[in-house]
Amino acid sequence: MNAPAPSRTASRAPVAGALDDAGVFWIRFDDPERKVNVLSTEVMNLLSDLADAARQAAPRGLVFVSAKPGVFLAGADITLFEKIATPEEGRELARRGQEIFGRFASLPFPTAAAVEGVCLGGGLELALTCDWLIAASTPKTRLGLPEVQLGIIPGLGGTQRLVPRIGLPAALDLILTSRTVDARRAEKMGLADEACPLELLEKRAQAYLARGKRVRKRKWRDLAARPPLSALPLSLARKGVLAKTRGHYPAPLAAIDAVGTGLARGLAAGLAREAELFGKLAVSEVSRQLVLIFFLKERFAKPPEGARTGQAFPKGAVVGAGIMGGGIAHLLASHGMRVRLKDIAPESLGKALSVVRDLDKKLARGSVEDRLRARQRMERILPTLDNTGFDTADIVIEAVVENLGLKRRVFAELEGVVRQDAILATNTSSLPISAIASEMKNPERSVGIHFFNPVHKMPLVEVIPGEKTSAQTTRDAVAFVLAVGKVPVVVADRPGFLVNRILLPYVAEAIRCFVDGAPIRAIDAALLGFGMPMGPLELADTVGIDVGAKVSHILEEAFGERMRAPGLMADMEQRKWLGAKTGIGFYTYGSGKEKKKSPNAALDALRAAPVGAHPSGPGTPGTEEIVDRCILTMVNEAARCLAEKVVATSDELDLAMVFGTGFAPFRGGLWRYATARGLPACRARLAELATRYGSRFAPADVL
Ligand code: T1G
Repeated sequence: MNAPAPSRTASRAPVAGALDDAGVFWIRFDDPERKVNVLSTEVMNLLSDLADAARQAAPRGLVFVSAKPGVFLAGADITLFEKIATPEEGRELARRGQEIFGRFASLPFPTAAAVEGVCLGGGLELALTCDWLIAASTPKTRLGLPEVQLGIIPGLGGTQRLVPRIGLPAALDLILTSRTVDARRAEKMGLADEACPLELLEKRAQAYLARGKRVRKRKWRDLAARPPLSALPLSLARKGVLAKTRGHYPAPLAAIDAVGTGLARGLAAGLAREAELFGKLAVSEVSRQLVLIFFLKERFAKPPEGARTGQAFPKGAVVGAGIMGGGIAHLLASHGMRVRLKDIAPESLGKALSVVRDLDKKLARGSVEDRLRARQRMERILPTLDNTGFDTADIVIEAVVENLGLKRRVFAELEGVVRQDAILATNTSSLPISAIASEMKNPERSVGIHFFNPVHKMPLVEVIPGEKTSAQTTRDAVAFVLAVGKVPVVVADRPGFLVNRILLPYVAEAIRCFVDGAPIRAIDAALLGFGMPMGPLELADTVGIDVGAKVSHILEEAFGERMRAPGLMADMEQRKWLGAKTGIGFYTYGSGKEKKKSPNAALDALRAAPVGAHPSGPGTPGTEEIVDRCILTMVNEAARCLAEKVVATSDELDLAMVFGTGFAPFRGGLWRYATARGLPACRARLAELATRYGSRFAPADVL
């Protein structure tokens, strides 16, 4: 995969420029040694020379293009960031890049970017120095500024040149969400001047040169970007960011600062501020962790050697048209697969198809293309009450209710119907794969593929080989998960697999904090403050108290007392206080669109300790205690999972926790958090908690 490029091509420069007969100066990116074009040190040096060469050539115009299909420019070389030692070094790096880009921006002749493929970060910033931006409407074309996702801000003028192009609100939206847009949307929002078919890209770019330099037309929306009016959208954005990030992520606030500086004091001051803030952020701990997560994800985003490749999974089948089955069928169809969706009850099929349709409505933004894509997707899902079409499927995913006998029967029946080389996958969250496959003639082709609910939102998928699963099936299952755009982590066939085994005792501990007198809101706020995406009690409500209790029970049978569900859960089940689905759990949920929730005050009567009126009184855990009880419970279980080889490496454990539970990404994952805190320190604190609360906190041997 990483074979060295042949020396003939290796000597080719990653970017080169030349004047053609028609008087157009073409600057073409094509790095022979990398999969994607990036702004490496070498490329920046070459661009610096090319800016001068272009000016000297005095052409009719200049066009940036890429010869690499699917990639225009993926931005700055992220591997360089860890070499930045001080904020000043970071600032100077950005200043130098800004200066080079500035020379392109000030060329006296018209310039255009002809964009096909990813055009991200510094790539888009370069395109923004051009008078014209033409984008090819291929599936790979995505434009955006994903820097804040890496804990930094655009450092090559992105916070300055985007606003005049698309207006302040749209610019803030792109920068603060890291959202990327396709060619059509880029055209609609004014980021691209035109979206065109790939075959016409270079011609259209050339045609735009004939229009001369860009003359900015004043638009009504520009008013919003002018001080003092700009103060309002900027302060709203700041408020929105603070509410969302709870102060854990400095980059979005810095981006707003840089944008605001430019609006108030002009381009030069804005660029200076941008570079200064970029430098500070580039050396921050948050950015280091987020960059680590990026590379971790990339590292495991490769199909294993020997796995089926290419379009290896054109056809799939899903058995069981529940919420999971419907969600999985939707996912497969979204990735171009034809899907048979089977259920024995026609009503279920009807329901599942309407789930798919609702998802389409939720995800689509209403454009003609979105609607067309949704229709194509629907056409790819074929409902069936029998096994019609199963004989051609490349993979069959069983998603019937969690009942061992039923799942066994489904597997045994499927075996007689499907192709010899089809993968038979089960989407179970709690049953052993080996047991489900126990009655198969060829269990080597069985495998667990555990999607999380809701399927369209949760990036992680656990791939679970059973006792008899062949290595080839596991590799193919990983390749399949990647092909449908998810993050696969291979875990052992042990109760709860990896993520639920770690998450369940965490939620249970949060419930115990409530039983011990802490208020519902205080518990959720404590863990939100730590950096979890959702409070554990709200999570319990979302998952369902009954579901949580059931999984706890399975885990308790396997691992003993430390997994026992707090008695409160049984009381709640009895009262049908099951969470969001029954409108009441730890919170009560308002009806209507707003779904406002407030703590369920009636729960106070059920807990052992007095109503949580003494937040600092004896026995009532405060914030630090709540966080330690919940988070160290996870650390302890994670340590056992590593020791038992439930997951091969701590990197994969971190990947699973970040993408399966949203565990604070700025902390780099659960295990990175534990090692940063120090394993001996974790152990000592657990021992202390054990003397106070009991043996469930007894530190795992490996700690
Ligand atoms: N720098 C270094 N390496 C990069 C890279 C980058 N910007 N982008 C990709 N790679 C590597 C990647 O690790 C992988 O390596 C290979 O290239 C791509 O493999 C100053 C500060 C572009 C959508 O955040 O989102 O500009 O693992 O073909 O799945 O303002 O990679 O193979 O050895 O499997 O098709 C902003 C990050 C930078 C873009 C391609 N840019 N990249 O996905 O990839 S900050 C980004 C991506 C910046 C300036 C600022 C994706 C991709 P390896 P692949 P893919």
